[in-house]
Amino acid sequence: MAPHESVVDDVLETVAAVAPDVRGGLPGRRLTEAGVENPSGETVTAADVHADELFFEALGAIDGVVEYASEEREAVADTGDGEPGDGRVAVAIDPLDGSSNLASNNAMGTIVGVADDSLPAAGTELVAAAYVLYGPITTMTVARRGSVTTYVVDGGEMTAVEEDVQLPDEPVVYGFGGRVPDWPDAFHDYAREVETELKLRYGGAMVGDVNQVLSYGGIFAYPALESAPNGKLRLQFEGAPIAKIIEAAGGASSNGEQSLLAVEPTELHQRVPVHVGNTGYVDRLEAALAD
Ligand code: AFP
Repeated sequence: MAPHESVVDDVLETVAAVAPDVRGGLPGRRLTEAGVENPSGETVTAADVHADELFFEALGAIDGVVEYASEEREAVADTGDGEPGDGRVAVAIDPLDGSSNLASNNAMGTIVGVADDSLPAAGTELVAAAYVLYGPITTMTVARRGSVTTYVVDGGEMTAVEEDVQLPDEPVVYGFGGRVPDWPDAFHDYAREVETELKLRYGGAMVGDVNQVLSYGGIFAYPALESAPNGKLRLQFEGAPIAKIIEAAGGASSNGEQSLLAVEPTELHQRVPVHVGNTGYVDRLEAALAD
């Protein structure tokens, strides 16, 4: 057993234990902005701040978690002695992904990457990745040791409900972010083809939209935009962990040119175009963008 496995167990169990408190804190924080911006310049809701505080306190207290980074914090926090590696890990988290969906009472999630290297770390350094989906039920989907398991989280406890999760072979759904006039021409042409083949599913929270792709097959993208060549999503907190999960489920990921796992981070909060889903659709996307 690799030396980090028991601390990864602790991290995943702690995320599951905290998830009901994150969810329970949502009703009282509806429509409440925290009055600050996150390091990416976006408005932070009180629910984002609350989720970040809960995860920081719980994950930072785990022996062996020596770095904690969050989409809501400027810098990596040292939470233990030593560097990641030799059984110590770093945790990167998007505490409440899709928090603007709180106003319309739609899906939200938490995304977690566990690395045995200092942050920012490339996706290849992740030893586990997970997302919690706060839907009609709370589920947690975990990629670890090359395979994906989905759990129901009830009362803070994880119960496996599907092991060795694989993307279905016959893709059904797609969801693309960004405004259509802001899409580069090559992506626009690709999207026009995809929409004749698949059904649109887009809810505005990456975790919810990616979970549709994992459940039904297809492709999710938040592409490069004319106004934002690196798109909207963050490599460390969104792109890399989701890519690890989708690739472990037999799919593919891309920044438009290569796997998101291969993208070397230069900054903690850097953005990246994200395309994840069935390999055939991701390959076609790369070919379309290369033309
Ligand atoms: P918020 O956390 O600000 O709601 O953003 C969610 C998100 O980062 C990601 O979860 C979605 O895929 C994407 O942004 C949705 O962005 P659009 O609102 O531009 O569709």
